[in-house]
Amino acid sequence: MSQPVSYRVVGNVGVITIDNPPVNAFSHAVRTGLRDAVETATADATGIVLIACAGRTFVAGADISEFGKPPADPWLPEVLDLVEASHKPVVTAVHGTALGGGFELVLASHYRCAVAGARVGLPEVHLGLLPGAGGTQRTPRLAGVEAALDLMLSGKPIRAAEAESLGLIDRVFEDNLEANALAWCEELLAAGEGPRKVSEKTVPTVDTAVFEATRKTLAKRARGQLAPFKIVDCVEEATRADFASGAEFERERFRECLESPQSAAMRHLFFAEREAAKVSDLPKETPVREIRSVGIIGGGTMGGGIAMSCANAGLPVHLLEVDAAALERGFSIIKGNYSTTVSKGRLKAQDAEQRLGLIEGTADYAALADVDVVIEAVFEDPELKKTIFRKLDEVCKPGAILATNTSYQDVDAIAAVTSRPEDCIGLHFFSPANVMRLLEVVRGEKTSGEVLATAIRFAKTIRKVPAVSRVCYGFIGNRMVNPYMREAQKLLLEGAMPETVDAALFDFGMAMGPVAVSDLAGLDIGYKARQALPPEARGDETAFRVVDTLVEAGRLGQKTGAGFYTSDPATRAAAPDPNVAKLIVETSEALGIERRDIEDTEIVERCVFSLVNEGMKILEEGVAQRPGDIDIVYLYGYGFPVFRGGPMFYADAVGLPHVLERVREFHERFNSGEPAALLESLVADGKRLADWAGTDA
Ligand code: T1G
Ligand code: NAD
Repeated sequence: MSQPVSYRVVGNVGVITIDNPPVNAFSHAVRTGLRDAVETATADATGIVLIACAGRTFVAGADISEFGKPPADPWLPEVLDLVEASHKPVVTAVHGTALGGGFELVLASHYRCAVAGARVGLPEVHLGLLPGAGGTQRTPRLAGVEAALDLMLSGKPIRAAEAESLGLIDRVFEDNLEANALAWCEELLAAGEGPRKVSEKTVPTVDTAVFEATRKTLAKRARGQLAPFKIVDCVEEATRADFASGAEFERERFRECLESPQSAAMRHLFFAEREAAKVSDLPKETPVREIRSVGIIGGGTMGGGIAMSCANAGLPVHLLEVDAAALERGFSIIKGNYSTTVSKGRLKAQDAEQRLGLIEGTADYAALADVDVVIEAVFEDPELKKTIFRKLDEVCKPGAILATNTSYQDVDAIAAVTSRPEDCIGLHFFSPANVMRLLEVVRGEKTSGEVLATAIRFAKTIRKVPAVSRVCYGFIGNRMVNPYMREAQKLLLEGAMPETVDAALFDFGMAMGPVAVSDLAGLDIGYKARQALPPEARGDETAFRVVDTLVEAGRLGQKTGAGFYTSDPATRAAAPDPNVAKLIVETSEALGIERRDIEDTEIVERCVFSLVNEGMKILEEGVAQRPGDIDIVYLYGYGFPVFRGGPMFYADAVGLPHVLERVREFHERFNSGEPAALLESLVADGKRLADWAGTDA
């Protein structure tokens, strides 16, 4: 087996090459290989050492799959200290992305170069970790405290040119990285340049108030997370301690993060997101069709956002509406969204102009004759959607993909009205579609492998995170949210108030509580969806008695300024409404429900465990392939707290026996739903969900 680290001499330069596909992660073998190569290079006759990587990228960090396993020496900090301690100058040459431990290697070297377009970053915070190999101590020494905090707290990589302007990279070459890096090495040697240790630099002075100010911002932005605050502690320590003590402080904080359940949850999500794009019965070599143009039917809330997502990815869009007035309305939403983004400085005006220019309005189906994919986003009326699919079947070219953005409807029934159900699929975006990253890819009974593979590739092209669902009512996300919302409504009737239910789930980490979410989405959405169901499928309707009363009174939520809460039209701030509190108490009395004090723990468990229980049924039925897919749906579509890993991972973390015991209790006491068979069998077998091998096992 070839070694992941090789060494050769070029002229007077000792060249160390790391080659560990796919992303040169700092596995145990790479750490060992690098240590040995540095020892060789510093002992031979060469004058300078160059470290570079083969393949598509520089080291993209520690090997995340090794975390949680017994640690193996050498530890990365030791290897990087060896690099920095070299008596010969060490140069690193970056291409692709130097991330995490990979960028810490760059910081530990004495001279740093990169090819234009390369990016460097410290994304550890997205894994519930912090840069644990000197990054929190060396970055502020080179770039100052604010830039260092921004790099580590955003976790966003920056381009080589920006890194150069921050002093993190010394040279950026247009191309021919290796040749230019070797020439630069010879130049440094000729100039008699020696080692330059970042650890010997001091952190530029800064107003220490920045640390408290940052912690205050994080209290909102990273609510419930550990790692961001420990990053601030480490950078603050760098301003008052020498490198060795600061590095020791960092190692302690790193260990605390690594051993925390939060990091285990966020590492789970890292791999779950990549797994979610894979379909177990779809061969890797399945052909994928080119998507060069998009048609969208319906320019309302969703159609407009979907058009922006496509234009943002450089795809031309034909947006079809019933008439010019409706088109005007659609474009005013789109223009409004772009100008808001420009006003917040997140997009240049000319880029917004260019993207808007990619969206063409029409009321004529002929404009869709040549597009590669059409996404229907008209009213949630199955008959209207079928009418449109019949029309698309007539006008669209062979090979065009016909997709529906329906939230609940039967994708197979819609596809069946066409002569090409194999080219039909569900593409379920989330509102606002130009912001929300989740895309539920709903494969119909007849959807071909090629169309499914193309849809997943399309999701990545428009920078969405795909999760594949089979057809069922509400697919993965909305099907699970029904029992979650039902429990929230039942808790109101039993004694809680909207603000207490929402506060409990908010403190649990949800981006927003269930009652506030229903006000945001519009109380009529759920009302219409329930009304559209056959009576036998509606379940216990009393649970929704209060919300139905509000809808029938025209209180539809934020869009009417009042729902469960009254909302300030300017700030959208929601305030409890004593009239609603009165309605809730009267409805309890009318239903003969005796109100009681309800603990936050019960509120959280009834809502979250009902999600989990429905998730178990979805896995049993094969609607979702794996528990991680459900976690990705809830992370990117429903604001489930990232540091809890998603509802299914969370269930394993709290222990399935406890979940089962509570689900059983809630069903006996509140008719909250029978425990799922999968939950029962896993507990009976003493297994965790993570050990479950799926329906086709
Ligand atoms: N460890 C293990 N596997 C990794 C990996 C890593 N660091 N990065 C990627 N992979 C796998 C990934 O699972 C996938 O596998 C394949 O590589 C391609 O990845 C001490 C503690 C580099 C920008 O957080 O952001 O350093 O699915 O599909 O879209 O301070 O991968 O094919 O089987 O994502 O082109 C910090 C993580 C680690 C960067 C490429 N580093 N990686 O994106 O490909 S912690 C990170 C990425 C650390 C130190 C600390 C991206 C990428 P498979 P991909 P991509
Ligand atoms: P919307 O009412 O905001 O927009 C629907 C648009 O479709 C309107 O502009 C209307 O003029 C247009 N339309 C109606 N009939 C048409 C026809 N025959 N030809 C062309 N255009 C026509 O609705 P929305 O919220 O954007 O929802 C659209 C679809 O997306 C629905 O199926 C809904 O379930 C689904 N969806 C909605 C959300 C959400 O949060 N709003 C989220 C995901 C999916």
